[in-house]
Amino acid sequence: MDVVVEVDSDNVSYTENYIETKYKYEYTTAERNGNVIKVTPKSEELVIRTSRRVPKVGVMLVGWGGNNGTTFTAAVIANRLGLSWPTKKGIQESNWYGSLTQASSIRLGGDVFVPFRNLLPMIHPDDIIIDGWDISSMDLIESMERAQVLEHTLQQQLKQHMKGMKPRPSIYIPEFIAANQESRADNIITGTRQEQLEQIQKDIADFKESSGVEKVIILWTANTECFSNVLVGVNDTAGNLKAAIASNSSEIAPSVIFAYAAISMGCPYINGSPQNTFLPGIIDYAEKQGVFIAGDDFKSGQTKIKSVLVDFLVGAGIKPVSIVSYNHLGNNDGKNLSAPEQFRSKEISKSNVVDDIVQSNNTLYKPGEKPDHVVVIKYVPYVGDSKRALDEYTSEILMGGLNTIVIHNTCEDSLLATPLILDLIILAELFTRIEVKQENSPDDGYTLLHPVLSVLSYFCKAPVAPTGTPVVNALSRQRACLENIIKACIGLPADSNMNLEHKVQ
Ligand code: NAI
Ligand code: DG6
Repeated sequence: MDVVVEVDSDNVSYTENYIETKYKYEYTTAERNGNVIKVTPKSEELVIRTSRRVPKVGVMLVGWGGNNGTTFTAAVIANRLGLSWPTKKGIQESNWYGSLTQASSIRLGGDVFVPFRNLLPMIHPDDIIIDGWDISSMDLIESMERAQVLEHTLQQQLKQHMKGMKPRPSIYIPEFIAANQESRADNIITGTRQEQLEQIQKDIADFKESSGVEKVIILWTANTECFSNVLVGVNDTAGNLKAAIASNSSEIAPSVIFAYAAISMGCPYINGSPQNTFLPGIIDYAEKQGVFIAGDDFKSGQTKIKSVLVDFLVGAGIKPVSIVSYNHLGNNDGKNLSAPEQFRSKEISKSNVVDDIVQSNNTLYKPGEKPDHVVVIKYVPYVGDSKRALDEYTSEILMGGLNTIVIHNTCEDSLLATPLILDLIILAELFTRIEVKQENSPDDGYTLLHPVLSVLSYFCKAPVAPTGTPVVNALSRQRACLENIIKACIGLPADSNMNLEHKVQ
């Protein structure tokens, strides 16, 4: 049976509708003036409340028939039914390994740890209803087979539970994904961009009504698009974007239409791919509508390790000077990324991940100095979804010495991405229910979090943050942010790891 966390504090109240906590938020500002840095500890008395009512949630995946889309759907069903299947190593049970909310834990106090999911009321994975779009007309059974990710014996069991699951037609604009995807595109919404937008809005309304879900979250796990140009008068403001869609501007990508549709329907939108869907016009629109967006690009494997390893090296006073990341894979994602413009989107999101870590240490790096950083992706059909990633990190150590670390990682890409999709859905929904106010302001002073949900950076290779706010890539800092905000919602202090109670006589 799942544990229940009860916080015993005068600052925390559990009402019928809310968990409400008075929270002293302590932080520090620092300002540099020549050689002097003025540091000021600050604190704010806040009230944070979390709605206890977990709604019935539906997710619409863009790219539902792809490897991630089918694997996610299969994992939800298999876990819901508690399926197990024979393998050459014995019986394998369904699980959510790789999911922060379902399979990792948080330290409460002393040596007591609880699963992440137990701290606040969150959606249960079993309750998620799934729908979506794909430019390929294959149903979910056929597309799961095409993906070649899951064991055959599991697929056989799943088939009867996937009957009737078929992606809705989607928006295919050939200029934005690789030409090699054309043969897949047989399930298309025709018409102008405005007509396509209206169809997506109708689909969302139809899903909501037919499934009876109260909230819909839309998540892009379709092919990587090329970057869009940021153009004044076209996609720089919400108004210009609306007009550009209405005038069928060729600059508007399918993902931008989906994001626009989601925001217009009040649905949080998550971007699991690297392209810059969150153009200034989309961010402006999300802010105006107060609808949450999060992205970009799932940080699932090689980049996750990078954001741990480089943080460790720089944090240890060691200077990475060359990082070379090579990978090859043979799934449809790899095929799409074999085209230069789509590769470029991925190259950018995979490369920027060390920037803030490098900039944080001006003993090791002069202003503007960066390690050499090369990212290579090759398409090798035979290996399918089983991606091979090879990384070489060369660092300068004491007195001009060199330290070279080489990592070779092999695993199914979609099995790493699927639990991230689950976490993004669960946590994005949770953060729509959290409100904050200053302690002395009236009850109508509560505000939601900023629509750009940078609190979900942990899951993203290229986290999008509200304009003018810091982007954090180091995985440990990203996890601490998520963990400590969730702890704050139940009145618990951030885990300082000081353990002074065991260190002072
Ligand atoms: P996939 O190629 O198997 O699936 C993508 C699906 O999107 C395909 O079924 C395709 O037909 C469909 N599609 C393309 N354009 C579409 C559109 N406009 N509307 C609707 N459907 C469309 O790729 P996979 O492996 O599922 O990856 C999906 C995305 O997630 C890719 O962009 C990939 O780069 C990204 N990603 C994947 C990670 C992983 O570990 N698997 C990690 C980080 C990002
Ligand atoms: C090859 O790099 C294909 C990509 O889609 C990646 O596999 C995916 O983005 C995951 O990347 P990473 O660096 O998080 O393992």
